[in-house]
Amino acid sequence: MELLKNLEPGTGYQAWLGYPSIASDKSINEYMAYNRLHVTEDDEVIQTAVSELSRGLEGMLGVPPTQAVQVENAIVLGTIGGHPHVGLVFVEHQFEDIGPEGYFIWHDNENQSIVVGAATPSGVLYGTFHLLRVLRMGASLENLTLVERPANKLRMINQWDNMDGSVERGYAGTSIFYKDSRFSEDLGRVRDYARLLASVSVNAIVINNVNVHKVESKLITEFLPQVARLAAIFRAYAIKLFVSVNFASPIEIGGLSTADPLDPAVRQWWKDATAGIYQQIPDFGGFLVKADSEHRPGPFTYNRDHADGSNMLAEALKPFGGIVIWRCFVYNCKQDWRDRKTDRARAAYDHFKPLDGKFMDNVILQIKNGPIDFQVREPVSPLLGAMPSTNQVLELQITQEYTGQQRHVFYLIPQWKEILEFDTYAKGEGSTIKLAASGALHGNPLAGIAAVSNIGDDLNWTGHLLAQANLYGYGRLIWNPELTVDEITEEWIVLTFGHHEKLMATIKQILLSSSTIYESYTAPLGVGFMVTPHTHYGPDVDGYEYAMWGTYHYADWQGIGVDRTQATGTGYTSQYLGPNCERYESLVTCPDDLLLFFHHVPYTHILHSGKTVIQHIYDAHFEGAEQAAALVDLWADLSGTMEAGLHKQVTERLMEQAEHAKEWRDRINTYFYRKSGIADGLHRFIHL
Ligand code: GCV
Repeated sequence: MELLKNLEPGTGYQAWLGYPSIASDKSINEYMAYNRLHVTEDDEVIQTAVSELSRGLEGMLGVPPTQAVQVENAIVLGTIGGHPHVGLVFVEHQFEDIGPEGYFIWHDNENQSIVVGAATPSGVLYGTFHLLRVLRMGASLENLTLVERPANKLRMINQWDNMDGSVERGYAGTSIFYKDSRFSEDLGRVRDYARLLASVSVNAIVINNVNVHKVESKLITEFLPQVARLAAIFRAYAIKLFVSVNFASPIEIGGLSTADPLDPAVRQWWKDATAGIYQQIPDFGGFLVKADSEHRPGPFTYNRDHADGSNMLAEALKPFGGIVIWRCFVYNCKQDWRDRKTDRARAAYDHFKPLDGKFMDNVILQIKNGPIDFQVREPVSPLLGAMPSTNQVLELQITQEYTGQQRHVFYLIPQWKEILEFDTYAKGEGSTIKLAASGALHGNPLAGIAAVSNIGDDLNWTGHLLAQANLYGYGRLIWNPELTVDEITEEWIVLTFGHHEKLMATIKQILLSSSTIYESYTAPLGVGFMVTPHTHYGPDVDGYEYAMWGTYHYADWQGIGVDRTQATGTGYTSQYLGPNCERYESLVTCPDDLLLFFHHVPYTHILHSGKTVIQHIYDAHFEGAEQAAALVDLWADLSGTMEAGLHKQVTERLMEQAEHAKEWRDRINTYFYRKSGIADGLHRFIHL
């Protein structure tokens, strides 16, 4: 058995990038034959690859690699244009088009060498991390041929970090970037984060929260030197830096009386500010913007639309090759929905769809995966794929805001796979979200996936050790959405804990069952929320924070659910195309797990499962709480298979989850028993 040997044993700090010594003599002998590096380029990113490879080889083999003078018996790293041997191999072997960020890894039988080649240094870095994964997985190098290129051009992480050190919706300590309205001095932590991100191919980062307060508005002016320092750290890992900006900056920090996007003085202010950024950060990525949403300023104040707003920024960035990422999470949180026609779920599509084709080519719209807000279960946003002439990126949330806040285990990869495979029918059958996200569906030049990070300054990065799997899996999936859930899961388990049969089976079981378990004891059948207002943690059936107009789920003594049909409801189903529209509109075909998202039904409505809605609620909550308790036992059985510290961390979280799941069960079951007056068919005890 191979134990994880962290620099700080038992903390999880090295995450999936620990390089413990290899236990198998066979593998050691095989890998030792290549323990020399042949590199001819001194590019910064290639040097990052070299130091990572050296660190990995030394850790795994116990001896650092030497510098090779010849390519024989060595690992050869380089770009096609910069390393003559790599160029030769590429031409001779005609590896299929690897694009700017792809790579090939090839075992050269004749020279007994491994060649890692790419068109650019970033490709070399990704190839190097891949080679290290191969070694960590214990695979043989003989006849190795790997050719990879990313499916998504933009592979982004959004930090929701504030300069006071807090992280909005952060569940793993405070920010690694800021403290007390200053930049953190511990840049080592930032560098280690860049390393984690690059290892799974992330190539862009937004370093501050989309809710930009006055102090963070100054990131693009007063704090530029510090931002430039961060940009330099990320640059060495081939990651471009972006900043979230405040739409009202011309007023907040520019001394103007308006932020109207059509006002010449405002436009000039943004141009000057942008030019100032590029003076200090020549490869600056661009801006991320949240506007007209949850009290943030935006173009609506000036009767302008979101094309006006984003194009103004795009114009300022254009001469420098920068881009604007404009969020479609635009809705009026104060809207009065008592008419049962007004519907938050409709908002993004209603606001943006009519603007298709009106955005500059360096604007990308960032669209959350669902129409509401990262709920445990939501349908896929109908806006994704629906604007052929506009660049789009899909926004996911790795941080577990509504999915247990990294105190409960919730493995997100299966949910993301489902989203990526969803067929929008935007261009007929096969118009999947993964094609919309990559830009392939409509041929959009700028496209990709972004996600809200789940890390903080906790030593294990993510609070719950098992939540590291979500960050890892995110990166693997955005590089290659064709990877299966099993492949990603098994990889993460081996890289984090080493090879061990029982450990593999148990952790896999825990991860793969986790989302179903969590969903069972929280809000039922896709209805969403039911969480404590503002914190979004813990049960509160009527707790939706914008519920000044009554409960959003319309539960009364007869039934529950939001009628979003065209026939009798908000008409939201009309935003879907082809079979999706009919499937959700009809009670007969609407899937059970989204029933209450789309329909208002009596508690006695019979689901496809054969159960009534009310009995489903009781059963799911009793079973979910039991299953959460069973996770504690499953994990207990792994004691001795890993560092004690790692085992303890997870034990504590799982115990907390089991207790909390009981509270969820009781609060939800009690609520619905009282509302409906219908008793549990199995006569289980419901706390009153
Ligand atoms: C960053 C939800 C969250 C907010 C978040 C917002 C957003 O409303 O609760 O914390 O703000 O989404 O995505 O902008």
